[in-house]
Amino acid sequence: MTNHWIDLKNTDLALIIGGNPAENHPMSFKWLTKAREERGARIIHVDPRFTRTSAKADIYAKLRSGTDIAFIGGIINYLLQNELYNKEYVLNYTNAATLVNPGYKFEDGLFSGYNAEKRKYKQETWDFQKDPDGKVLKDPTLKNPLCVLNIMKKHYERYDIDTVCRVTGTPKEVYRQVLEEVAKTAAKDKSMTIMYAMGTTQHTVGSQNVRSYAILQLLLGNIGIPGGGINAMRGESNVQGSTDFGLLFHIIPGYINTPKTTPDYVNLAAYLNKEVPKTSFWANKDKFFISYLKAMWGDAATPENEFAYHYLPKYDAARNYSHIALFEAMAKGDIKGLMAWGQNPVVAGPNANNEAKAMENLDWLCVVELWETETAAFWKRPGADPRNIKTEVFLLPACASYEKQGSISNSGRWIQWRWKGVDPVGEARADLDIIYQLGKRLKELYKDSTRPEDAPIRDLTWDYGQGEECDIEMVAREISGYTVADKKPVKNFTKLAADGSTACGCWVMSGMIDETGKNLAQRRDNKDDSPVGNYLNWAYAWPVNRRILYNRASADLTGKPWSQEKADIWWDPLAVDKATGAVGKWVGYDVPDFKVTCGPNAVDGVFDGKKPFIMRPDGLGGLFAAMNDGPLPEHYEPWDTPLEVNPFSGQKLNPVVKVWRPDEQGTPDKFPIVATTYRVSEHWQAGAMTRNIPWLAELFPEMYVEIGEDLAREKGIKNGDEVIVASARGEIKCYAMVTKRFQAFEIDGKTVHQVGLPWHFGFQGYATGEIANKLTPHIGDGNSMIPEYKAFLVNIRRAG
Ligand SMILES: Nc1nc2c(c(=O)[nH]1)N[C@H]1C(S)=C(S)[C@@H](COP(=O)(O)OP(=O)(O)OC[C@H]3O[C@@H](n4cnc5c(=O)[nH]c(N)nc54)[C@H](O)[C@@H]3O)O[C@H]1N2
Ligand SMILES: Nc1nc2c(c(=O)[nH]1)N[C@H]1C(S)=C(S)[C@@H](COP(=O)(O)OP(=O)(O)OC[C@H]3O[C@@H](n4cnc5c(=O)[nH]c(N)nc54)[C@H](O)[C@@H]3O)O[C@H]1N2
Ligand SMILES: [Mo]
Repeated sequence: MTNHWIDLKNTDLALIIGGNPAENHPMSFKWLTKAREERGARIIHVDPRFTRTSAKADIYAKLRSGTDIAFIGGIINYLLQNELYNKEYVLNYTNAATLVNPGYKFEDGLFSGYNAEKRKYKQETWDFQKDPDGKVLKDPTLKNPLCVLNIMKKHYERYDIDTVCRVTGTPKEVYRQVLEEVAKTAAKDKSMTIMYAMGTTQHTVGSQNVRSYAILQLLLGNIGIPGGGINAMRGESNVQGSTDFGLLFHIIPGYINTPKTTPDYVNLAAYLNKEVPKTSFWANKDKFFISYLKAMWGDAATPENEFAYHYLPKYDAARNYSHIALFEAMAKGDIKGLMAWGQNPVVAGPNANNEAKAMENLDWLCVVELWETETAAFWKRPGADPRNIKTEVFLLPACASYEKQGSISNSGRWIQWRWKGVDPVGEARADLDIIYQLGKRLKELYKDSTRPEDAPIRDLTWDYGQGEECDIEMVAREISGYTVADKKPVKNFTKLAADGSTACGCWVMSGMIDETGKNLAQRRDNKDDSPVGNYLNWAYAWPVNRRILYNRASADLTGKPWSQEKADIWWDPLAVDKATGAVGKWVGYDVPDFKVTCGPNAVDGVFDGKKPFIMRPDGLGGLFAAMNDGPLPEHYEPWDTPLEVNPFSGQKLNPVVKVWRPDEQGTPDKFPIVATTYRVSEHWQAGAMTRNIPWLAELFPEMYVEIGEDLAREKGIKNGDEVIVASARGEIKCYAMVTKRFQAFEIDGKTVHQVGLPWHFGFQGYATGEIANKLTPHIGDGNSMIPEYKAFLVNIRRAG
């Protein structure tokens, strides 16, 4: 989230798209309800299915799964054509006026630089024009056809109401209401929040879906202000924390790129040259990176050995190490061992039949869990013959959250400490202790090794107390950072250095332990006198306790709030900065996302007082910004699509997605029905956490497919009938639940039905049912590789 949960109370309009927060993020509704009661806020819900969120919305706009870019592209077009965007904000705070390379082109669904064989773009023509000093060129009059705003105008011209609704299936009169409501929030005293989750991301165009929201919010001037922003409602309770800590393969902690095997990463100097920009706050990345290396390898990281840069694993950029790629590698027999640590891919992974089958190639599998999940039991799953599966399976019992302490980070980036409630049962241990012991044993094995490849383990700092259990406070101090000489905590990441004198495990979290050693994540002071509700003394938010990102943009060019209604920080020319004695300071209800003493008319180092987006090279919000699949979001159809042609262009599928299994594509002749998967309140994820709890199992005991009344009638299916749902990947048997929540779409002149399946069921636990993911494809987004769980094709027939 750029903003945070409580901040939802400050909104005038919530555009909820690709999420069902009333059921999956219920606390958000507490604050939306407040916004509604106290300021008359409105709610729009955009979803293929009428959910409990829709029931609470002022406008429910249905759309066919996989068409969000068309939906948002139409809003962008409406704002641009009718000049309804926030002009002052757009002209000054975004790259609208910047001139694009004359070589840039967009033709029939393809941007310039496409290589069809590699399914990849060369992005050089998506660059900006620059003067000889390297500064980008602009046309503040917005007349030049190559300026970003005009390129966007042209690009989205095709997204007229008729074409959009022909693709999305949204009724036109409803869509017009959406356009009007959204446009109202371009006013200086209004804000709209966009709340999204997996209905947005789990698509071959998932990342560009999010980009389209960012563009919309920048056009409306809704980024950086209370009640605004782009708010990813995150999933697992600590999924925010795990990405902050570098869970993904392409980043190390703090969103810093992992080195690659290519020549431009050959040594530390090359890495820094490639990764550290000269402008923007990222100019400090060398300090974060080297402090991270010091935290990892301590005294063994020296200037002479490039701070142990070569101990970091480097990844082959031609390959991919995300979920789908790993299971494809298992299927080929390239991966021999798997640690499934608090995850259950046999139920949660796409194309689940194939993923379970791929696991049969493993020599060993280690599952660290609360339960014996479907993954732990994959060798005895229905249809498998244990005699032919040679995988050795270990199941290590783990503590549940109540049985251990530690921090978890919520979607609003608040790092909150939780204390142990009860002692663990049986042999269960905290995950931290399990990995601590594993690390200790590995270090013991390698302690006398002189092989260079063992040095990263031999030299790893792993001193977290003397006991069996890992001293978690010591881990927290290492994460937050300290000066190497005296081990004293650093104030925050602004005190980190690139010369090896500081160590810091994760720069974004730096400052969580303050200079006196106090753990700020443990703060529980719920007093807040400000109108916005930032609660600065409750827990710790990254970065440096800031609650609204890019809050410099909540003030105008002169440093005054755009409106008192939406004030977060502002420039006070008379305030004195205690630390430096300087007169003039950013003050307000939040921690300024700016150098506090750099005024609106000043330039100070990488800061320019009129440019709020300090993490961007030009300090401006990126309306036009390169991603793998283009600098502007464009509508492409899902891998399985009911359409013969894409009404927007000759490109049906996102041109950069990797096709793993070309013969497993669903086509409308065999599979005419669009399907999606979703969650229910009563179950959690792959279901181990809820199908093993008797009362929850009883509340929601069976697997079903939700079908609209029209389709049920057409197929002769009644509520409660047993049916077979089939896709190009597999078939499952379950019950039919006939509801009014799915209604047919009129798409490009034909009727298209959509159905939905919960994905919580499996063959273990009290409540069992078939795995929805047997139906989903092994294909992912062009940037993130997140699987396309939300839009695929099926057919349905009565069982027997
Ligand atoms: N009770 C409960 N709460 C949970 C979870 C749980 O399992 N149970 N899981 C947690 C986790 S890990 C996560 S990631 C979040 C997920 O939170 P959500 O994203 O809210 O979860 P889903 O129910 O999977 O999907 C949300 C909605 O997306 C809609 N949708 C499908 N396709 C599209 C599309 O193409 N466009 C749009 N606009 N909408 C579409 C679906 O109809 C569905 O209503 O929930 C978290 N909260
Ligand atoms: N079709 C379809 N598939 C989906 C999705 C979808 O929307 N549709 N959503 C996707 C999403 S967003 C997600 S996040 C994934 C989730 O996929 P998974 O992460 O595989 O699913 P979970 O059931 O959340 O698995 C977490 C496991 O951790 C265990 N656990 C709980 N607490 C602890 C602990 O403290 N320590 C350890 N070691 N284990 C613990 C639980 O018992 C549980 O089995 O599924 C994805 N799969
Ligand atoms: Mo998730």
